[in-house]
Amino acid sequence: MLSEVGYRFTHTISRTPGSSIADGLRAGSGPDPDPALFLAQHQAYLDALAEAGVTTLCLPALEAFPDSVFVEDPALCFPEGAILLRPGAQTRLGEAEAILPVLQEQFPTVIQLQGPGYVDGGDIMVTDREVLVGLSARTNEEGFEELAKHLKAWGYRPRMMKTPETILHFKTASSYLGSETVLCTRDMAESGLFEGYKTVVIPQGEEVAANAIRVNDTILMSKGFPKTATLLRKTTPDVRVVELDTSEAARVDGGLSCMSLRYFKG
Ligand code: CIR
Repeated sequence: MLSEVGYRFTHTISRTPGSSIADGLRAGSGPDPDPALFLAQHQAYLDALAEAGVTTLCLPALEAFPDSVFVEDPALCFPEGAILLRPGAQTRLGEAEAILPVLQEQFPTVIQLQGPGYVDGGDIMVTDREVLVGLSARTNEEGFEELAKHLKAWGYRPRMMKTPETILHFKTASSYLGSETVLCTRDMAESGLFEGYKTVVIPQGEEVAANAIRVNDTILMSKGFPKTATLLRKTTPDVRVVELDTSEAARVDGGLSCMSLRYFKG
C-alpha cells in the first residue's frame, strides 16, 4: 500500500458532461445546468488536473446516463486495481457497466461488486491510513461489507461511518488534504467522525467549498469561497491552491471530487 495513497496520483479518468445533464438527479429545484458552460468548466478542471501532474483520460459523453460526468461514483481505483461499485440511485446503476471496459483496459485487476448492496464512490474517503465509507441514501451496510472484504484483501483498512442525513455524499462535506488532515464543515468536525485526524473547518456560509481535492501538491477547490481559500493557503502553505468554477456541476449536486477517478500507477 502506497504511504500517500490519499493524494499521490499519476492518472485520472473523467467523462465529458452530456447535453442530457439537465436531467441529472438533484435534491433541490434550482435552474438546470447550462451544458455549454458545464463543458467549458469541465475542460478547465481537466487542465487543472494535468497541471497538478496527472495524465488525464476523458471518456466521451454518455447521453443515456445524465449523471455519468460524476465518474467518481461507479468505481474506486487503487494502485492494486479497480473496484467496480454499485451506485445506489436506480438511474445510475448502469454507469458501472458502462465504465467497466475502460477500467479493464487501464488496470490488470478489476473487481466487480456483486450486490445486493450499494456503494457510491462519493461516500468513500481514502486517507493515507484507512478507507472511510459513509452510509447514506446511496451506500448501505451490505455494500460496505462487500467492499470491505476486497479492501482488506489488498491491505487497506475500511471503516464504516455515517454520512450526515442532510448531505448527498460523505465527501459532499469533507475532503482529505494529506498529512492526516481533513477539510470539512463544522457539523462534520463536531460530530466526532474525524477523531484522530486534524481538521480544517470550513468558515460559516462557505460549506459548499468542503468538496475539494488534493492531487499531489495542488488542492483544487471551488471558486467563490474566499475565506476557505485564505484558510487553505494559510494552513497548507506548501500546497498550491487552485480555484475552479463549479457552478454548473453544483446545479446537479456535484462538485470537484465527483468528476474524476484518481489513482497512482507505479
Ligand atoms: C447524483 O445525485 O448522483 C448526481 N446528480 C451528483 C453526484 C455527485 N457525486 C459525488 O458527490 N460523488
